[in-house]
Amino acid sequence: MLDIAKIRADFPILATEAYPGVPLIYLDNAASSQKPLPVIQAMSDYYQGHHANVHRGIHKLSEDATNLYEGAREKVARFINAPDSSQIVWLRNATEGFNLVAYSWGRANIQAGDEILLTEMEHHANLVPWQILAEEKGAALRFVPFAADGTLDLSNLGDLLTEKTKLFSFTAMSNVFGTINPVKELVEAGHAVGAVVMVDAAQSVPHMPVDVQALDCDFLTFSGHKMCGPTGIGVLYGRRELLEAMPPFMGGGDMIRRVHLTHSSWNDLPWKFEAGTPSIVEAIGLGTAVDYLANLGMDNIHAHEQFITNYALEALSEVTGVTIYGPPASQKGGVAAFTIKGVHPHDIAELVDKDGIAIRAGHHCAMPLHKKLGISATARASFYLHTTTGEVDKLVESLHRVRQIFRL
Ligand code: C6P
Repeated sequence: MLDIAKIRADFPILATEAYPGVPLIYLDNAASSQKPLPVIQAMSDYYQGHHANVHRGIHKLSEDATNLYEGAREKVARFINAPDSSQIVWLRNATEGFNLVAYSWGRANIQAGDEILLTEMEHHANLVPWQILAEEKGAALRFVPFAADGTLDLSNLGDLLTEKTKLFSFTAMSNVFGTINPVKELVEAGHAVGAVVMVDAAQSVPHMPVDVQALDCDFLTFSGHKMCGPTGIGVLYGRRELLEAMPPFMGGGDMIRRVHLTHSSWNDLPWKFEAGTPSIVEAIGLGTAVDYLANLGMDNIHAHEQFITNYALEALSEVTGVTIYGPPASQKGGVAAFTIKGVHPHDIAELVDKDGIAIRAGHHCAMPLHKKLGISATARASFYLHTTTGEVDKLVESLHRVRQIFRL
C-alpha cells in the first residue's frame, strides 16, 4: 500500500492553487505527469555543480557529467529489465522512437507489397510515421479493430497477421480507453509470422511493471515526462541485433567513429543513434524519476491506480447523461474518457477548470479512434500515484454543476 499523503508532499505543485483560493486538482496525468522534489532537486544539483558536455571533455567536470548521464541510462535499463544499457537509446520522447524506427529500420526493411499491422486505437505517434513510410515504400497498412467496449477485437488476428506482415506495432495501453492490451500474446502472434514487433509503452511504463525480456518485444518506446521525469527525454529500447544492423537516424557529432570529408563510420550502440549534444540534465532527471518510482514499487502504483479508476468509474457513472468509454476498471489503467449528453467536452473541461480541476478534452491525438466512435472529442480524467478519492469526488461534484449551468 502506498502512503498517498506522503507521496503528495513530494509534489510541490499539488499544494498550489489553480486560481486564488481554488486548490489545484491535477487529473491530466496521461498528458504529462507532475514532478516530485527528488527529480527537481537532481536537475538543479546537476546544473549547480556538475554541468559540462558529455563524452567530449578530458576535464573532471565532463567526466562527472558523463558518469551521471550514462548512470541514468543504466537505471532506465534496469527499470525495464533490458539486457544491457547499450540497448537504451535516449530520444526526446516516444514520438521520436516511432520516427527513428520508421526511418532507420523501416527504410532498410520495408518494401513494396509488405504490410504493417497497427490497431485502430493508436495514438498519432504510432500511426503517422508508418503512414509516411508506407506511402514512400508502397507498403500497405492494416489495422486490428477495437470492439464496442474499447478492447482489441482479436478474432481476425490470424487473417491480419500473415507472412506479408513485416512490422506489428501497437500500444500497451490506450490513452483514451485506458485498455491494457495483452502485449505478450500479441508479441508472440507477431513473431509467429516473422514480424518485428514494436510496443508503444508511453502509457504503460509510467504506471505498471514492464519487463522487455519477459515481453520479448523487438522495440519499445516511452517518454520521460509522463513518468515523473522531465520533458525532452524519451527512450527507445531495441533488440541488439536489430539496432546493430540499422543505419543511423541522424548524422552529426557523437554518433560517429571516424569522419572523412566524403564518408564516415558509426559509433557503437547506443551512441550511433544519438547525434549532437544530448538532453543531459533531462536524462539525469529521468534516472532519478525511475529511482523514485522503483522505490515505491510499480506493482503498488498500478494497484493504487486500479483502485482509483474503479472508484472513478463508479462515481462518474452516477452523473446523469454520462457515457464512459473503454472497458471496466479491471482491464484498464488510470484513464476515464467520457462525454455528457448535451455538453461539448471542451465546455466540460473549461467549466471544471474553474473549480481548479485540470482534465483534458479533445481527440487526445487519437482522431481515428474518435471517428470510429462517431464523436469528435471526449473529456478525459487521468490518474497517477498521488490521486485521491477526494479529488475524484470533487470532479464529480463539478460535473453536476456543469449540468446545472447547461440547465440539463
Ligand atoms: N499522449 C495524451 O494526452 P509524446 O508526445 O511523444 O511524449 O507521447 C506520444 C504518445 C504515444 N503513445 C501514447 C499511447 C500516448 O498517450 C502518447 C502521448 C498524450 O494522451 C499527449 S497527446
